[in-house]
Amino acid sequence: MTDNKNFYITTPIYYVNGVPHIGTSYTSIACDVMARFKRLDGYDVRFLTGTDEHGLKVAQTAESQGMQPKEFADKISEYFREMNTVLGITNDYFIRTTDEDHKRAAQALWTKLLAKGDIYLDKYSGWYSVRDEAYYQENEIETREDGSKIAIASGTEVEWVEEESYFFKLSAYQDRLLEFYEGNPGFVMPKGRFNEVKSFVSGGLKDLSISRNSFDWGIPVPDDPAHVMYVWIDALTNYITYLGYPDMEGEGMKNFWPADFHVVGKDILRFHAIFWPAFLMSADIPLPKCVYAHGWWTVEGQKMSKSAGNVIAPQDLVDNYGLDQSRYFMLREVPFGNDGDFSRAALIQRMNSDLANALGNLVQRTLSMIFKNCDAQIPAHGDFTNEDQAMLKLAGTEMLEKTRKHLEAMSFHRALEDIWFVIGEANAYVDAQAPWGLKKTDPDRMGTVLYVLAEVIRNLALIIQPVMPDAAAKILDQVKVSEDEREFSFIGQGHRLKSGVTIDQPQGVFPRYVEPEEDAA
Ligand code: ME8
Repeated sequence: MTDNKNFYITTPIYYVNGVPHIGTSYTSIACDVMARFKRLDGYDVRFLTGTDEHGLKVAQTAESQGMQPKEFADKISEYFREMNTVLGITNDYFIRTTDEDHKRAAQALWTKLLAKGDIYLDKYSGWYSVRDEAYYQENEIETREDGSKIAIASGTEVEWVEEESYFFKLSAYQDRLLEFYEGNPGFVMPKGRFNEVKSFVSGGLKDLSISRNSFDWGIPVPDDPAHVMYVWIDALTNYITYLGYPDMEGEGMKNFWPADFHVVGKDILRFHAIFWPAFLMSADIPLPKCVYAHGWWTVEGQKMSKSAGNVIAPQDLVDNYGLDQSRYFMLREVPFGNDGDFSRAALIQRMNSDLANALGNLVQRTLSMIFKNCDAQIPAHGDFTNEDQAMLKLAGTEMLEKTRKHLEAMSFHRALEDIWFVIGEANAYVDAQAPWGLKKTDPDRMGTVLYVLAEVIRNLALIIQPVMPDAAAKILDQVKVSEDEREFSFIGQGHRLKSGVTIDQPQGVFPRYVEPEEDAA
């Protein structure tokens, strides 16, 4: 459990040599759900995302398009801002590594490492992947039939680099890192990924080249502008730039550092779980609480790539399936941390069974019965039976506590499974109580059953807000829950719907997905 009421979460900053797609959307959606959840749970939240704009790859891509690097970065960075709007991302800030305050922060960090005696000048010779902006050791590369070399992990081409470079004494941090890992068993999640990190570090760390002097698209090294900083030392600093670093005593660093979660894809775990902690140790800055590495998405079983033409843009996702539906699918379908496959059939299946049939139907039939049979008013209730009480308890604080526990571990699919269990129980309760048959025989009992259901729906709508903000708002609007009563403190704990409140004519919230004509052909 987080011990104070502040919460800081970050996505990686996205490379401007790429464009938004479902992989980047995924990280942002997951962080957004966490940020929304924590805000509704009474936390003061800082949620950061942004763009990573320096490095050789960006310089090369800009040049190939006849643009200046900054002009190019301005253009692509904007696409990522648009992605946030399209996906309903509620980041508190959008950072760009070309921002002046970021340059100052990165240079301040560098100066700190230098003063510590952890930076020295030497010559780098070794393999470098421009695409990954990463150095690789001999045992991490292989030779293809045509003689070219690639990094085994990412499949990207590597080139031989020989140039003067500043180095960071990473090797000196091996023992301290291992000791830290030992003392902080939740530092990297999921556990399997942590084991990979530990065994990599146990295998020995080499000093890290942290500057380049053969191109200039980067943050100049303090006192040696012939060098620019290696893009990763620049990029990782973004997480503290936003909090006002190097001002360690300011509100930002004091209240929100160390970060609760750095959420990253598994491909960039090494940078976050080894390099970043070592830089922070060197600079005497506390380490983040958790680096969570999520898995990799394929599309219909294929790796996503421009050449395969299967890159799914966030806008297409939302246009074709809806925003809440897409957010729900990505978090429900795959345990966070595992690889996942984006399959249209699986998404449609979830839309129709979990959303339209289970939740949508529960809401629609309950509210329709109230609208038709109770003069469109939340009915009064009599004494609750054991079944009524069990239902209210299940959908009340019990559901909130379970969800909270799952989200502490970013276990979105478990949280949703448990919420959908409650939905299943509520639908079974409707069937067992058959309120439609009570209208003539026992209208008071009908009122009580419908009251219980309306109350369950209110709680369900409150708890799904972080994942499906639009649908949740539509349901809460329909049962007249005011905007200032939508925090989680209104789940259970004596808060109940008021009888006699007039509801709106029910509107379906989750339509069934029907194949568009032309696609069905
Ligand atoms: O790595 N499935 O940026 P990036 C799941 N600039 N996640 C995916 C994915 C896929 N198919 N494709 C990409 C960078 N991602 C650096 C970060 S942070 C200081 C610097 C994820 O734009 C990927 O794993 O290449 C990463 O977490 C994120 O998208 C950004 O990737």
